[in-house]
Amino acid sequence: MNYVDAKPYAYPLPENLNQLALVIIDMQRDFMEPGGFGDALGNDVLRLQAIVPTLKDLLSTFRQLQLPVVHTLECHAPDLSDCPPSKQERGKGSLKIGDEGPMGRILVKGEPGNGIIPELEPIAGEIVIYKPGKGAFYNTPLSELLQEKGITHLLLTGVTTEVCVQTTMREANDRGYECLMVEDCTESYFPEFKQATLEMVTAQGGIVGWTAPAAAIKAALV
Ligand code: TIU
Repeated sequence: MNYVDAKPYAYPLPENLNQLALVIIDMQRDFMEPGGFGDALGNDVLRLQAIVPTLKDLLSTFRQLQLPVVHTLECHAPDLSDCPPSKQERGKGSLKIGDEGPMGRILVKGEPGNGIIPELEPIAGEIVIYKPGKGAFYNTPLSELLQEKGITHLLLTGVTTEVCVQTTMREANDRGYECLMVEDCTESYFPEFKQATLEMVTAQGGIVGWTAPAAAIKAALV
């Protein structure tokens, strides 16, 4: 068996690497660029850019090895029928979900701001999940798609660490997936929350899973 050098202990890779998926959470303009949802909530969005080169490199390793890739997008239907009023009201941002912003309607599917950043744009054959919640399993076909492909191991990346990435990792952990959060491929608007998340998922003997840097994963894969 092959292992990734990880915290709190070595992460066992599946015998068949096709059971391992790279999950890229919400690397969309809404969170990464000025004028989107993240900005409207008062965050310094440009600090998320730091992970893009490392994540792009890990994605290209997965593509070279022809291993499964999942992209997610946080978004809502244009009529907001899948957005609970509690979510729309939350945060008291300058622009709310559904409002017209500089990149189109905030967090609405198909709007320019809702697109994945060009560096990480999905290619044919990769799974794309449109999710109305913070977690990627809630109200999406993700479970069924992973089961269909026999995927058992997930590498979690993307933004933001303590919101959509951690929620998805916890949902996946409860569903029996072996989860590892990639330390330098996830970022938060709050560095201390990223650090706390990495520590809390690996605490108690890896109560939610593992963490490791992208280099450790690449070393185990290639
Ligand atoms: N605001 C924030 O940190 N995150 C979100 O609203 N969604 C995701 O994390 N994708």
